[in-house]
Amino acid sequence: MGKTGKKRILVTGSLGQIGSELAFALSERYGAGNLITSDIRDDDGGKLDGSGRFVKLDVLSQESFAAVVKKEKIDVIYHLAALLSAVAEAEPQKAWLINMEGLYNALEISRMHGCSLFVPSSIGAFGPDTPLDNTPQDTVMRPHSMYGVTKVSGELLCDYYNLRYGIDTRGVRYPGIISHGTLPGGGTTDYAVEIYYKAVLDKKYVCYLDPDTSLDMMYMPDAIKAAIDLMEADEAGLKHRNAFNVTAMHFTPVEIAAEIGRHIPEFEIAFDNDPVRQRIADSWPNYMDDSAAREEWGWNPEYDLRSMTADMLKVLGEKKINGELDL
Ligand code: AKB
Repeated sequence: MGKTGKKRILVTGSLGQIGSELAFALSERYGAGNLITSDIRDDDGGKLDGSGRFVKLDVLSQESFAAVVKKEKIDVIYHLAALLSAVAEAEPQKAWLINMEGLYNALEISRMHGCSLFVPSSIGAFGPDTPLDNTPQDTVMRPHSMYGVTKVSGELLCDYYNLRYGIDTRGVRYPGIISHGTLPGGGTTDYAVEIYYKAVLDKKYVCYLDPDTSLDMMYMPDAIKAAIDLMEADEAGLKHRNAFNVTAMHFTPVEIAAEIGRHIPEFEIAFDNDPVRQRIADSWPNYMDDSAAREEWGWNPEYDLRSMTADMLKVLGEKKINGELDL
């Protein structure tokens, strides 16, 4: 949307892990009065209070989605409503519907109302034939999971709307996102969030991935920064659009456990493999090359495993003392 560009914003899937924090970052940056948050669920707990105006919205209803965009004179949509990898594998038909039909509606509405559109892709867009070390920006993408199929298809569709209709579509391939606000729901990388909660609550964690499974990861402040920086980047500098490899760190369950152990020496990790999530994780990169994002729009994450772990344990420790920590 360019630094001086349009700024009436709609976020879909605002009650999710990323949406609930992106909402506050966007309202701080552009003003709460310019932000509409939305989700298919009610914001019963008032989680988004103060971050903009909340509307209940099912992205599968193109009519109601378009009505919000029209009424609120939206210029930019952050379309986060989607199912994650493990739940998508459990319910592939539902995942196709929500991830693809929801995206199609977001694209059509962007075309009809001239909106810019941010759509998150994922490391899930890669598959077992992809080079898994230093995974290039442009490479083989033949995922075997339904989540991955929707992510690759989504990337292609977003590029198509840009090429065919000139819609300003942009996206990143998020790795696992770690945060202490809202828990992720049904992803393969969720272990890297749960492990911190369990370390603080019980000093032990049973991991569903094998000890040496390496995956790209990122702390939430960097995930938010990636979305906003990309949407503010000068269009002229973008050779790619949908979607950029972005990563901040990569580690295995053993390595994150060792880092937690530096703060909580009694912490113990055990393993109980979940074959569905292991198969998905094994088909995802060990670590990606994100140089295109660095070169084209200045991607530069702040947190690594050490600084993220210190922050996560500090915040979750405070929540525990205040009786606010639950998993
Ligand atoms: C998942 O594990 O499904 C997500 C992702 C990497 O896209 N966190």
